[in-house]
Amino acid sequence: MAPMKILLTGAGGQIGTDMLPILVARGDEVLAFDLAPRPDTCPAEVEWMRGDITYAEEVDSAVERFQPDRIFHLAAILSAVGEGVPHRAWRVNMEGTRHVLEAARLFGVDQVFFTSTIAAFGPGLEQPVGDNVALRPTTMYGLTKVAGELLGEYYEHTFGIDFRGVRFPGLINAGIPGGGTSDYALFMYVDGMRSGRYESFCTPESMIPFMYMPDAIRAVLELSDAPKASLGQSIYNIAAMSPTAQEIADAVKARIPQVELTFKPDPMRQAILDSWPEALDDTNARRDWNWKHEFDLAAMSDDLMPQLKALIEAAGVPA
Ligand code: AKB
Repeated sequence: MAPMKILLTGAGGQIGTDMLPILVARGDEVLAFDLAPRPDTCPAEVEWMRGDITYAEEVDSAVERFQPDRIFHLAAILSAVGEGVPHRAWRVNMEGTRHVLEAARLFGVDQVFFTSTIAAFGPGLEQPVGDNVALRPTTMYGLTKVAGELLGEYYEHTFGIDFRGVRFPGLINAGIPGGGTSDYALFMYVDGMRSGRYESFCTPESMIPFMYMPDAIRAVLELSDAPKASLGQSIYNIAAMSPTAQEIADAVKARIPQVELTFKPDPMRQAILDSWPEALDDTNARRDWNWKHEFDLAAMSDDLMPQLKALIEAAGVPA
């Protein structure tokens, strides 16, 4: 694929932080758009623009000036934080997505890539959960993502924008998560390593789909680059693993034997977890654009541990 101009919203978040160096390595020209200041981790080649996705004029000015080929729209308020600030979550997730789509229409962007989530689903679905089921989420985050999926499809059939995206599982990487309900998994690794202990806010039996960040970023790039003619739908489930919280704890303990991992369910976050799928059916992604995950729980844990160790040592934690 020839290098492209890519505008990344929410570039300072958990996904954006890991995606920027990968885009730079591909030779893409990148404009990073985020409310937060430029982080030290941002590659020198990337232009960083501070902007607020909830203001159409700020999104428009970024898109008009940079003229991206594609927008990867990552900016969002996640599920746990979103329940504390539902109106702000609406503005960021719903208005933000509309501003991105509208700027793409106004300034002729070829493709908008949307990052949806397992939170788009609600309770009571047959497992594993397929793409085309009733979407009845119980969180503000989930409902804004469902509406974002539908709005993108509207922009595609009405205005001809190439709209595509994935429903991400909970994501795990060598970083700090951003206010999601799936964060207990990452904190078992991070706090297990930097503090020697972590108390998960869920039951040991809790089970939702997870994915390691390198697989998640590869999914975005592969679907974004896939020929449109091969795609039978715009939004795809993608799956990798569905460990219980206890299985994640066991994987951490196998690598840090002295770690103390305990469980104290928080009613609000447990209810969210219980409303999400235990496992996703991603047959359509595997068929249409050859999606295939590489990392299961063991492979991810082996790859993640040394990176986290290096990160924690470099940052001089523990916190
Ligand atoms: C969250 O927990 O809110 C996110 C998600 C599953 O989309 N990580």
